[in-house]
Amino acid sequence: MKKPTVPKGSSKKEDLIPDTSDGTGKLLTTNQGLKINDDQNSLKAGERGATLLEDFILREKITHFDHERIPERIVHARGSGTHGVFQLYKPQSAYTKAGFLNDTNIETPVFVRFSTVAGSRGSTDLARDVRGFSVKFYTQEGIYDLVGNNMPIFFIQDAIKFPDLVHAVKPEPNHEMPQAASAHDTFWDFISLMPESTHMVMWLMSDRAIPRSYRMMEGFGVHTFRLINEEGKSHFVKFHWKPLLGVHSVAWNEAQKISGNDPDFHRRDLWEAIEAGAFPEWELGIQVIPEEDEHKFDFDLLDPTKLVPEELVPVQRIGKMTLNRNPDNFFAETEQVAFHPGHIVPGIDFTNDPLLQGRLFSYTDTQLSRLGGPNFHEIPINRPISPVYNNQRDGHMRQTIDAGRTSYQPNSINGNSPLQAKVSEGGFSSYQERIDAKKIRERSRSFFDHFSQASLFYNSQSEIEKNHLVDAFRFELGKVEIEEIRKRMLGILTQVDAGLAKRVAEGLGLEVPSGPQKPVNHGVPADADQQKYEPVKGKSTLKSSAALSMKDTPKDTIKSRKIAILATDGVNGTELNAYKKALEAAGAMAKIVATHNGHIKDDAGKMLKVDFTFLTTASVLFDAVYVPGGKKSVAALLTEADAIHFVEEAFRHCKAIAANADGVQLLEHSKIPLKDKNAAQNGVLLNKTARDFEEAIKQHRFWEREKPAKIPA
Ligand code: HDD
Repeated sequence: MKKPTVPKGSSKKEDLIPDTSDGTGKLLTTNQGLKINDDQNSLKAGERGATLLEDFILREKITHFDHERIPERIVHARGSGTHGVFQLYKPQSAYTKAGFLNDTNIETPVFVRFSTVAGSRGSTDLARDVRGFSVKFYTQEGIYDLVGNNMPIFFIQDAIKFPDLVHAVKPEPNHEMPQAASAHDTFWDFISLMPESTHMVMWLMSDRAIPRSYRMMEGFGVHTFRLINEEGKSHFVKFHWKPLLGVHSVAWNEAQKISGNDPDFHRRDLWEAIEAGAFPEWELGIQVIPEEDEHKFDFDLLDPTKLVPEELVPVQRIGKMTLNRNPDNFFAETEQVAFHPGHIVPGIDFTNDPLLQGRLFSYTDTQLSRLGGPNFHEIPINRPISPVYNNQRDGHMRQTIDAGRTSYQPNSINGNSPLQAKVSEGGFSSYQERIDAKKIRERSRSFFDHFSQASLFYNSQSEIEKNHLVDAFRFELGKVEIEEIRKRMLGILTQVDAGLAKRVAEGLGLEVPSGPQKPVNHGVPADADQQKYEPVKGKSTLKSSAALSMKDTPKDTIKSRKIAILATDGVNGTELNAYKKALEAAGAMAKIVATHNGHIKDDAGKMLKVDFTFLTTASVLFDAVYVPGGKKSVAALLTEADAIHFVEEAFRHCKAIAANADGVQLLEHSKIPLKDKNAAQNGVLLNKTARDFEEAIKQHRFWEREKPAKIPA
């Protein structure tokens, strides 16, 4: 079948234009279009009141204000969205008939929303948490939503446990603490009783949970889905998003400080990068598994707590997504956008993954209370760019004026319109999976190996990543007050790796439980045979999987990286400008941080614009620090405790640091161990070129600095 082709440039943006309003230079009106003469004073009986009920302008304004909040998302409340496009590299007709995966001339508009899971709308971006990665494709065949996360698996195997999981991780119900944090008793109580979550908590305790940027995260569709081709043949598929900037994270100590300095860190990062034209890009990857291979693996493809190692099934990169336009209005677009894993197009279909099956119910249901009724698909950001005709009518806030006498089918009055579409006309037809089964509440035995892939994940981590995992468990379990819960978690960790359990136990001041540990599954039906629900540890065919580590992620650009230049009056302007120019030419954002705002005067009397002061920014908001020469400037910085703290903290967080000429003195006055012969290799560059500095910044972090000792900062 010939797929419809959308010319480049036909975008969601154009679709949104009629709904976009801009009052610049216009006269103020009421919602009824009446021009307002006085928006400063209410209508009163005399100049000292009282205010009159008659004041319809006051009433309208206050009433609207009183109702301008909607319920936040029950999960993923905190998020940031942006527009973009998806471009296919090569037709995927062998696997799918989906139009947007077949025509390379199509530039499919997308809207993407990134989020944390547990926190409220106003919570910090840098919580240790899973990140949501939702993509709405406005295809010619309707909306396709890929509603994934930045981790390839999930906590639970069955949607019926989702409310329990979320209740456990959300702030505790008696005092509503802690906000946006899993480090508390109820979360770990639940996790320690549900061994199926072991693999996911390994990811959650890894640095993946504290990304440097939304732009530097992988995305995953998590579940196994199906691709259906023109012949009706099905292949299993796992979806991936691979960021072209690589996968990078911050240090936990840094994450906590960012939360204070700029709780909007990720939102700002995304916004500023797009405004600056540094458009974030991801490649869409697919792992395709023929139906015949369904039972070839040592795990069940329907089990959402398992991933398909890339060594077993390589990821094919089939297209690229570029995010290139910030929304005009946060509420109208980012807040009102409604994703749903059940929004699919012909060529894509579901599997029986019991977590996915439950999700298919939840997402429309939640929009009914969140967005207020059944017409949320008419909200401009949710509206498909393909036409919508059906007999669904009325309801709160209905926008469409459906013309004609009929709103039912079959009808003879209107020629039976709107007509059902044949498959050859693009009509959706569900994949005819053969099912021959009893109606039972059960879990397949093929779902009970809760530990092999958790071990695979741990074994695939670098030493540094393992250290971070140990620290994260020590932190999180250290915040747990009930000792029994900590001990139960140690029992679970023994199943992942004895060394890991031992190191976490040491940090908690506990003994690793002795004897063979067999964590008990407490998520068991009342009448079930406990033994049937016992977790097992199978043998993974792989010892490690390189794709699970962030160590070898691409480190080939400093595009959009933020670099602080510490300088004040008397700085060597020639040197500063040359360095700054070189870094900016490589795509970085270099900002002058000074002792005062406004401008600084360089050693030649030229004025340089200050971007931040030590009061308005902090080292944790930058990727690297540069201290140029200039006697007077450095002398002033030496008396500024915040300047010394700035470089020490950057060192503590393993960032590239460059200092030239007198600038070296600032490092000498700090606790940075310059006498260490390795210092230069460790990303501290003294009197080196901007090019050398660029190479160091590309490395993202010099984590090995953490090994000998952390400096106080
Ligand atoms: Fe969910 C939102 C991702 C399991 C029920 N989910 C939501 C969002 C993401 C995910 C990224 C935010 C969407 C946005 O930006 O607006 N959820 C996942 C993933 C899951 C998952 C990757 C497992 C693989 N979710 C899941 C289950 C259920 C839900 C099992 C319920 C049975 N999720 C919801 C929800 C939300 C939601 C309550 C809240 C707001 C919304 O849907 O629109 O319906």
